[in-house]
Amino acid sequence: MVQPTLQIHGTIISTYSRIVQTVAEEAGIGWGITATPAGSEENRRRHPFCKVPTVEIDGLNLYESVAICQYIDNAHNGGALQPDDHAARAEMDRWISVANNYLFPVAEHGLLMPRLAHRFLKTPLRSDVIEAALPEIAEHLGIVCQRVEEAPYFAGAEFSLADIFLYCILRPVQMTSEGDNLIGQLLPLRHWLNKIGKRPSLIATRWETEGGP
Ligand SMILES: N[C@@H](CCC(=O)N[C@@H](CS)C(=O)NCC(=O)O)C(=O)O
Repeated sequence: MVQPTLQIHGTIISTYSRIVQTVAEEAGIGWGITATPAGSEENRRRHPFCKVPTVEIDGLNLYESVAICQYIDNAHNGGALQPDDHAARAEMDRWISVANNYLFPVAEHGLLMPRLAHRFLKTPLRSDVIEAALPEIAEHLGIVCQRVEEAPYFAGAEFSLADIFLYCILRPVQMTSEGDNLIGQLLPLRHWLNKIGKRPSLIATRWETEGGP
């Protein structure tokens, strides 16, 4: 069997695995994923900080999703997901940083992990953790919503890596009742999510739990 260009090692249902998969889809390269939990021996060998995903591509072993996505886009997609204009590139970098440093940690630990633990591990729902995180999540969503009111995409006029990071981080939030309620009050953001979610790359990387046609 022909090996795909990109081999991903990571959790199958994972925000950052999906980000990398989506960039591969945009670049039109084949990808495969080997289930590798964060913190497993295999993961430790590939990522000294024990995060997923890690990848093999073109004889390279890469970790950290920004480095992985930029490599795929530069080496296999002519950099089409990164604006040439310096100001637009700064916007893209800014929103990727915002997504990784502010949106993801609070949403992951304050909402998604408590919901997943309750659903799959059948542990009691930590409503206290969720309640404590919701004001900050709401504030973050409001800031992100302002950006989509200003411009069609996070970098400005063109779709970029920033939209992929933001979509893959915000969509799981929207899949919770609390997140859906918050995003339902932010119509421009809800419309932006609907629009971006129709891209073939994001349809191709949908989770089974996400539903849709
Ligand atoms: N900075 C990392 C973040 C990746 C990340 O946080 N991945 C999550 C899964 S979506 C993870 O490894 N979680 C396990 C953990 O934090 O122990 C990147 O950009 O690749």
